[in-house]
Amino acid sequence: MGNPNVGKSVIFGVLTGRYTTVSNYPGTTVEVSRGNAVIGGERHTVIDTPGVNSLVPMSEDERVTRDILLSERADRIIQVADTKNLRRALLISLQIAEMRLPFSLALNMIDEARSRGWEIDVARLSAVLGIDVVPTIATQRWGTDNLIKTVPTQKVSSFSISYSADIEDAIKVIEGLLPEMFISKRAIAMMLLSGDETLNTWLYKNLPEKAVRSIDEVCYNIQSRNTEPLNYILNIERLKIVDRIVADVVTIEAANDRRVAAFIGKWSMHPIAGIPVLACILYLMYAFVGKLGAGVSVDFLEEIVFGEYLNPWVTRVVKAIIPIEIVQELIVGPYGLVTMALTYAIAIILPIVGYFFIFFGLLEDSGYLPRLAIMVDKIFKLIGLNGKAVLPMVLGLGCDTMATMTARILESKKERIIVTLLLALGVPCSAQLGVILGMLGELSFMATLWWGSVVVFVMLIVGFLASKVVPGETSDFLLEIPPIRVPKLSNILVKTLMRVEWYLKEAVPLFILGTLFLFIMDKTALLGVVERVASPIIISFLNLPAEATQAFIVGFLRRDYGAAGLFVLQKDGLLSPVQVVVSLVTMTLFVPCVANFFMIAKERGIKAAIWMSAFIFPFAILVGGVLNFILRIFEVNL
Ligand SMILES: Nc1nc2c(ncn2[C@@H]2O[C@H](COP(=O)(O)OP(=O)(O)OP(=O)(O)O)[C@@H](O)[C@H]2O)c(=O)[nH]1
Ligand SMILES: [Mg+2]
Repeated sequence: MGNPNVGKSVIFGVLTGRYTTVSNYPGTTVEVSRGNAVIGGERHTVIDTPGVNSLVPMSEDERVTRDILLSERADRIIQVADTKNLRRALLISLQIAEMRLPFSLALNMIDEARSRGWEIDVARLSAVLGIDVVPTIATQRWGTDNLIKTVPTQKVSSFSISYSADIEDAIKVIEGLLPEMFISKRAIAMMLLSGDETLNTWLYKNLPEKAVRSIDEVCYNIQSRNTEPLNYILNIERLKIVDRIVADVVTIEAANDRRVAAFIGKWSMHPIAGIPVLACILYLMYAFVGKLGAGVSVDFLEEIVFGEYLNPWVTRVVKAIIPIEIVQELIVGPYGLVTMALTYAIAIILPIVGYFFIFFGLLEDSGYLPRLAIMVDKIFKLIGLNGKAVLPMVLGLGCDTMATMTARILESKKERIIVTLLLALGVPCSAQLGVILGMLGELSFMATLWWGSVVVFVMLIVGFLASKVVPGETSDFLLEIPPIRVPKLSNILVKTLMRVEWYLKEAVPLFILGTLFLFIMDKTALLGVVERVASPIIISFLNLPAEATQAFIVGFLRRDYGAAGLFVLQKDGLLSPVQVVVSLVTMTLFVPCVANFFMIAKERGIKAAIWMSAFIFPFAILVGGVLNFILRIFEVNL
């Protein structure tokens, strides 16, 4: 365990040989990962936890970590520290010491601390804390063997802080009311004094009601005698001690060999100077994913590999060995599993997501994303969020389902709801975005601008209204800014492969399901009925060809599948530029995909998932229709 973005997942990988996502921004890990490792001849289960800044949790992901300490007997803890942020790390070390749990401390990223001229007296730090302290560079596996060696002989830190007399008295009273636990009663008492409400359910489960009430009383009494929140007072005490330790063990010599990276880093955060940086990145993404991925690679795979070789060949084989016509059509017909489902999934979407994942991995590992968060903080404030919400929103460009889970790093419920809604509404996932960029690439730049501005505008309006309607408050904006780093190619490679594998597992079955659905509808003539029923909307209101209905039907399963349907229509010359933009805006805003729906239900509750979808579906069509009206009335040339 340790602070966010300090290298915990890298060390987890070294210990277990299992890869969990590693990126250069805080909040990469929001769920625990487990793996096995043999340490000192003994088999251990290793748990990678979300980063915490305190063991009195502020956000859901922090709570996950605290709850592990509370409910699972952790025999050993490796605390991973970012050495150049030793102060923040020690704040947690002191809390682990208070819990009386055995641990050792990895002074990770020592390379970066040294390049900033930091010298750490490791032996002294180890003596002060009374535990093993090991310098490491996890990404190079430097020092990790030494770290692992400390695990079998870990000690409980002898370090202890005494607080003011009235706080100590309150701690004693509460300790007397608590049952035996894996972690010290003193630590729990201090969490309770800090006003940690997330402990309430635990309290009621483990204590008689009378005891809970007495504890409440003690907390209330001591808080009423202090003007500042007790959590703050306790932390100030801890920080005083931490500062003393840091002054004692760290010497800083002037050194700076990272001036260029630091300069770019600063620049990209500025609310105005950051705009050209962002524009550059967006352009690069457009060129890489839209042109190279959705253009060149898809053309090659779809037209040549599948179009000229694979599909004709499979068709011949199927026709030769299967005499039944309906089965032939099921495989290679217009709604065939090979000619439609696999062609869409492998020839259109796969190259796009592949390119996107590579680009996105580079972006994640460079350390740009937290800077983007700072840059747009002010705009996000307008919609009831702060810059921290940029992380899940940008991750939504990879996959809305995963991003919905990352909303856990946000501190208030209100923020989590707004982000979840906006993700479901308007953030296109990688596959969809790639198809969209590919389609817009065929039109003028104005078309891209229209599409982008309408989607962003709609999200701002909905976000703004939601921030007024959804009760609750927004939280303060605190985010660590990691240094700009040159991404490690091996990490990008592993991460991309992992994501592609995940895509294939998740998307292909749904593509097959959707195609099967269309096939059956087509054979039972239901498709024609649906097209007729939907025609007032599709044909009259949105002014699209009847064939677009199919794209929207499969769009219910996955929006990228829907977009791929539009892509094919455009290629067949069935969509005018205005129709492309209208259909793309509608599809971007269209219902969340099935997987995302279930994730919303899991994270925010089934009611929220239904409400959100019920709002989004008609709303998307409304926006599409209005846009169609505007573009036509003003005869906009795209
Ligand atoms: N220079 C340097 N970079 C490192 C070191 N260890 C990890 N990193 C980088 O630091 C970043 C964060 O690593 P992760 O393992 O994802 O960090 P984490 O602690 O799991 O982060 P969260 O899950 O977000 O809390 C990645 O970009 C790593 O490549 C190190 O020793 N030196
Ligand atoms: Mg992690």
